[in-house]
Amino acid sequence: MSLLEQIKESLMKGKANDVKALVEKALAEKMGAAEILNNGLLAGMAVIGERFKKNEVYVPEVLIAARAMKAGMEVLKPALQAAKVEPRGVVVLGTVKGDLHDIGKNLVGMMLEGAGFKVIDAGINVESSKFIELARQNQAQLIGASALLTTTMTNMKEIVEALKNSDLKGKVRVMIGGAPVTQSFCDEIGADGYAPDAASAADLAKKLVA
Ligand code: B1M
Repeated sequence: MSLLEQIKESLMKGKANDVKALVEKALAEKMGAAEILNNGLLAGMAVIGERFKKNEVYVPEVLIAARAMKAGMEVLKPALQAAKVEPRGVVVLGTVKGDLHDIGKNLVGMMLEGAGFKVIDAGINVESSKFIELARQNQAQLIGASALLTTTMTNMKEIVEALKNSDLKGKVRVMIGGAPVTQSFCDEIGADGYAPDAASAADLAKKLVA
């Protein structure tokens, strides 16, 4: 098995220490940082994402794969910066005002990072104005809003409206998700996209920034 395949397989199994050691080995062998990222780490995370969508793996497996991804990224980061590998895009991600649920939001963040995005985590109970402010500060292309309560999902409309009335209108897109959120709600409030799960959120983000 090639070194890149070993990185991919170890990431999928969630073996953080192995991933770290294999990335170190690849760098020592003068393999390119972008190649290690795309064909090792991201390739493994993409498979985990697909399996998660099909219910072939569950939240714990995704979390341990994401932890392995993080371990590999820590080793790779200086080489990526030196090689000037740009992120696919910047996403400001948060749970809407009044809502404290963050397990799903964090999973979405991991999948987005796994797909090559830079994620600005706005946290929980985030005011609409804060999403906009962070998007401006970080020159983000996307705002991702999560809600788990029927009483807080309505705050997503506030984000869409606040964006429309700001100088970022047309420059930043909004994607939404969370257990009570649906495509028809997304259409109703005029958000740019809805994803039912974390892996689909990464796919959607790729489409929205393309
Ligand atoms: Co809360 N809670 N909770 N809770 N809680 C629910 C959501 C609830 C359905 C439970 C129930 O009654 N059956 C219910 C909501 C009812 C409703 O509105 N219809 C509920 C309630 C009522 C409450 C409180 C009001 C309870 C109370 O105090 N009386 C309170 C509210 C606090 C607040 O937010 N203001 C509350 C509190 C809590 C805890 C703090 C105890 C805890 C949260 C801990 C935390 O997040 N750190 C909690 C939990 C854990 C849950 C349940 C059990 C699990 C949620 C979860 O993490 N799921 C939940 C019941 C349930 O959903 N079965 C429940 C796992 C997670 C991976 O899934 O978040 O759906 P999920 O994310 C998925 C997708 O939705 C999607 O991708 C993720 C991965 O595939 N996704 C996105 C999520 N965000 C996305 C964003 C995207 C795209 C996709 O784009 C940006």
